[in-house]
Amino acid sequence: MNMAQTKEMIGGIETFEEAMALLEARMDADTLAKLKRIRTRDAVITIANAAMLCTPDRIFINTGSKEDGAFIRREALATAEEDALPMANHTIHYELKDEQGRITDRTYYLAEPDEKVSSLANRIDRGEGLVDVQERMGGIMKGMTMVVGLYMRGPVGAPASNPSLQITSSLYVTHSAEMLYRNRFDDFDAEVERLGYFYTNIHSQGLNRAEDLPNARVYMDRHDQTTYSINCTYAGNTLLMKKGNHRFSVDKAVKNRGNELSEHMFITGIEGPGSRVTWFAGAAPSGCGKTTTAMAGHQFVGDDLAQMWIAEDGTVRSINPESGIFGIVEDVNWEGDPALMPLLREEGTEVIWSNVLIDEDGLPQWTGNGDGNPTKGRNFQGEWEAGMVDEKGKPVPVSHPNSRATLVASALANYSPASEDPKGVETSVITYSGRDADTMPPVWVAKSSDHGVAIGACIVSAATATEVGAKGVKRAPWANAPFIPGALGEYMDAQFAFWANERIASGKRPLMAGLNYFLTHKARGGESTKLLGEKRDVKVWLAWLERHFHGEVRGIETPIGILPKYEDLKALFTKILDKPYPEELYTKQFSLYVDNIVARIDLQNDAYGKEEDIPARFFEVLKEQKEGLLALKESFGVVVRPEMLTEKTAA
Ligand code: SPV
Ligand code: MN
Repeated sequence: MNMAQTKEMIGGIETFEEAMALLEARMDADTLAKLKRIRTRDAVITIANAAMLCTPDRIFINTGSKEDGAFIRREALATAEEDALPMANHTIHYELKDEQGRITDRTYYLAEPDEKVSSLANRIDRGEGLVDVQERMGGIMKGMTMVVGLYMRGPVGAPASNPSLQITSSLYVTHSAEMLYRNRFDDFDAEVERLGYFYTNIHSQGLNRAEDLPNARVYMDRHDQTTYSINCTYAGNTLLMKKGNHRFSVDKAVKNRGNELSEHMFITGIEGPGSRVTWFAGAAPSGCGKTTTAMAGHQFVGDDLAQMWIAEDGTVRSINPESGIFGIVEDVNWEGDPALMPLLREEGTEVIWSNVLIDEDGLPQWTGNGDGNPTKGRNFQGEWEAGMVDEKGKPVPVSHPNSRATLVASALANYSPASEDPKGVETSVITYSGRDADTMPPVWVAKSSDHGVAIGACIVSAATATEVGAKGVKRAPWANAPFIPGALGEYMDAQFAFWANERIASGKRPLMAGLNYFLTHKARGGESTKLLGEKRDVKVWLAWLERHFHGEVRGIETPIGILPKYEDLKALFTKILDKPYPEELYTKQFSLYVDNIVARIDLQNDAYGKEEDIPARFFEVLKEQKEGLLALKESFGVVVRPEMLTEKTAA
């Protein structure tokens, strides 16, 4: 097998002429006419190889037209991958009970022997892996339609957009792609020409039987920028324009070091005084409120992925490679998510639900929706009724914690048309957040870009539902670690290089900040494990950062960074949420619990100490912070209240 161009070898077809001959024999006249509009020869050869290997009964080319869209939606129902719900344009799709998230244990990089692969990821010898693809995918689409689509991950014309070819036998995956990505059949060739590459994704759910799940695989070939996905249906495993291609974009950013980044971040605009809009991009691990934060903004661009670059004018620009949201619905309710709920509960928006409970009235129900108590229905594990327990005697929840709703971003009331601007949005604030019950304050600003890089490196989270089998508390570097294909040290180096790049104009240099909405009463001397404050308080933290970027508020300088002053937050609580903000709550939220923070620094120091080639600068930043904290402890004790520092410094 030719190792350079393997995706074009999996079916043994090497030339464009052979490819056309095969496809002409297998396509009806309409499909062939569509195929002939594709001028990217490599794409045609890849399509022919997929057809040769997978042997579908039919090939359908999805040009993104209205008719093609209608066909896809019809077929998704006809194949029973989705069922229609009483509400117009709402459907439900179920994964197998044991495929409710990313199958990280069955996900591999195809790697050459001398190739470095992330210490967190699985690898398989590339040659062996490709043979396995041929074995597992041989004839896998028998009886099915192979659907081909040409997409853009990002606005046409943007420097950081990626062309992507998707080939799948799943109508659900295709339907999801239509909502989450930009079908740009007519622009694809010119974009491939402009950018010089395209990503490829080849998927089949096979027979989608529980007994085949152990044989499910996700393979990523970085050499060929191709993913193969076999015997699975969950979008994180199959719609590989999402996390599969994100990984290739992370590779691309690390290679183009200092000039671009590819992050697991939302993008949202916050309106400040005088109708100005300040753009934020923020990282958070799966299931840590990234969608909620994105929705808290006034101008929504994206809730999952961001691709950034430094423009000629010295601004940092961001685009969303996606055009829709695949959002977790657990705990989404009218109180916390007033912008999202009408789209989920009122007619007018197309929604693909996955793995929620459909009650006896055909209404989707999920844990924490605040809408009532369903007694019966079908959910991720089959028929469900209230009080049901599993084999281990554990209550079966109404919905799986990784249940999701897929919808187009433009349906959101706060959708920003800037989403389609190939120049991206000028990004001024970068946030990093995780799930941290007892250590870091709700918001703090890095003293410098190097300290900002360290905030990203030190994100922690509780393990969440999007990864099958994950448990406990874990480090979540930049919330991007599961998608960093290469060495963590290289990725970190690329972060330092980007954020310290002198091409970023002064005054345009983004503020970098930490966010944490998960501090509990218990961690601050109380009894309950309830959160200090409310979910919606995030709006205040974001507003404070917005004012800080524009130099309108100052803060209290500490070794970990700059903390807000009570008066500034109090004023914002009144203005934005019209609620009081007791000083006592402020003190709980913003006191430095020195031992906790030092323990966290030690944990990161030890863990990164075991990684290869971590830039020395990172350890210096940690050391500086630790020494500063220990000095504070000497003067003030283990709990350093903000007022102890106010008189000393004002940043
Ligand atoms: C995530 O888990 O971060 C997601 C969903 O956005 S998945 O498609 O599984 O990646
Ligand atoms: Mn994600």
